[in-house]
Amino acid sequence: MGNSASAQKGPLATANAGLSWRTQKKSDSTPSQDVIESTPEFTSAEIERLRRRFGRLAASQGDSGVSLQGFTRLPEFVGNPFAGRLFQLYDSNKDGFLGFEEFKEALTGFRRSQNAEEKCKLIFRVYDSDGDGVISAEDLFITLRMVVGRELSDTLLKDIVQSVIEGHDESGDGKLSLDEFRKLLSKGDFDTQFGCIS
Ligand SMILES: [Ca+2]
Ligand SMILES: [Ca+2]
Repeated sequence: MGNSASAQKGPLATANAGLSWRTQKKSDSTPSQDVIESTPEFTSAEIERLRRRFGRLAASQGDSGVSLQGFTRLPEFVGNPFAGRLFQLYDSNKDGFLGFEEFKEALTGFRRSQNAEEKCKLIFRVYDSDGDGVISAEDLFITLRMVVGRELSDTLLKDIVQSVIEGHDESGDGKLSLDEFRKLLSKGDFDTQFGCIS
């Protein structure tokens, strides 16, 4: 923590890494037959494969569906600091498991996120912790905390959050709208790894 410049840059760089799933996974995992490749939609053969995969995962979890634990072990999400948050987003009926449709949606959303605008919207939802459609300082704090763990003090993290919001809040309401967030993603530390602007 001696170098405040790198400490300032650190969390955003880490946040970026958390969302650069596909590019990141390529280097540190061998391709598995099970990993869905990045085409826009599922073919019927893929749906079948997905169904079998779901069956295996759900069976190992007592048939209720895919648990958070099972989900965070999927090759697509392993090591992603936002895996838990993504699970939350896709567990639509909030029963603590992903049923098949929820599971399919999660993997479809993941694929769609290869598209810059879809990815931007997904990242926005991840950051919008309370789901009210705007990113407040509290949302940003909660989400960045997931990424950096206990590495940074509350004070430092709050400073970072404040400077991010102040730098991009054009409407002056102290929060980031999707449009403002999109601009944030398009420049500075957030940009390249997020891949929001191609
Ligand atoms: Ca569910
Ligand atoms: Ca919010």
